[in-house]
Amino acid sequence: MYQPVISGTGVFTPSEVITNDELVVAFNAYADRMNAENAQAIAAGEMTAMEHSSSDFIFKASGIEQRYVLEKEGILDSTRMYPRFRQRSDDEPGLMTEIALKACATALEQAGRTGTDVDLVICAASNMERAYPAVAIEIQQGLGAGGFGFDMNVACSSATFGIQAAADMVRAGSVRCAIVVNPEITSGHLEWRDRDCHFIFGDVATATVIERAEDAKGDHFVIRSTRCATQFSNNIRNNNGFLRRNRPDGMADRRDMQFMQNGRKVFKEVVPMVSAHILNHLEQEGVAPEQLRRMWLHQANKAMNDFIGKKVLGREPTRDEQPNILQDYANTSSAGSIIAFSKHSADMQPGDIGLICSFGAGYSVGSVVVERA
Ligand code: CO8
Repeated sequence: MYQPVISGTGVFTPSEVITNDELVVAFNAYADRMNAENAQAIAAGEMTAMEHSSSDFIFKASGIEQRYVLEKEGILDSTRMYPRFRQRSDDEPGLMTEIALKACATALEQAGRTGTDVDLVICAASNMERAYPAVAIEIQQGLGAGGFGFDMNVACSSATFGIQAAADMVRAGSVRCAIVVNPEITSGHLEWRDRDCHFIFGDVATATVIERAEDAKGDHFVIRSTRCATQFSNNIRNNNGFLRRNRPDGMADRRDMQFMQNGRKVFKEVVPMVSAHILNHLEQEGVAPEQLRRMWLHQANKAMNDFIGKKVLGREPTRDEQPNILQDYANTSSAGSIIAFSKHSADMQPGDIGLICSFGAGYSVGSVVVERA
């Protein structure tokens, strides 16, 4: 058995930013246009008029101030409301691979490794741009890595589930150096025309290098243990999939082809599930909550994180104990807790213990207890 460690992380941040104000202007222009187009039906009571969105609501309800996206113009075009991506030929790297490789380059550099050292690539994300061949295998080729690669999707929990899979394989000796990469192009499957959720997500890619402690070249975090749990719920759902064209209205612009959620229910049900999960994991690991130096939580909603932190620590966590990045990135699905870890872990001292935790659709929750070596 080998001790798995995290020896490098990387974040690729797209260059384009959409502020809440910009997003709301585009949404409201779309709503006005739809209301004008459907004026008769609305007047006849056959349709409900669309209401305006508000920056104030977005910030108060979520804590989000802006989001990075790969393509801004298409999203803010009120006659379109989703990004414009160039059609790539099958011989070119896909968009997920392109951004994944950028995050991998930073993570590998931090670990003092090159792509050829890697013998496992897990592409763990909340949606894949194609069914097969696996995006991970394309990333493996781009890295010049050996071994094997595979895709996995556990929505927002994909990164921690991927870390558990990689850490278990490193521990068992079946792989030596793994990279878990989370290219999240959420702008492609967010419904930007839905007032209830149009503000929630942003694009990013993160990568985490996991290898044997004895091989680690620089600063690293020992993976003390991991815990994953799932419990079926329809409250976050996307019905797009390969059976689509076989359905009677298969190719229609149906709402359920994009991200859908009952946000209120998610909030209420996931907060206790995650708090209990973290407390159980810490207890099984023999770590008292007050021994935790830092928690890097999934970045969906600031109030949600405040509740979870308070439940775990028994008091309000400080910003240093529980850093958020969602004000800048919004919810980046599986990448959120890894962005927080990557940007807020350099100051951890040897012996400091921290916890990475992600949660979301499924429902799913994954946690990783790490200790700075
Ligand atoms: N502007 C102004 N007012 C608004 C807006 C808006 N944009 N949206 C809603 N309102 C109004 C509503 O109409 C409602 O008005 P009224 O009280 O008159 O009926 C009022 O505001 C309150 O609405 P809500 O109850 O919906 O608002 P909440 O306070 O619950 O906040 C949130 C909404 C922010 C969505 C909150 O519920 C939340 O964050 N919940 C948790 C969500 C979450 O964590 N989801 C996880 C999803 S991520 C995941 O698992 C990965 C999925 C895969 C990735 C997909 C990528 C696209």
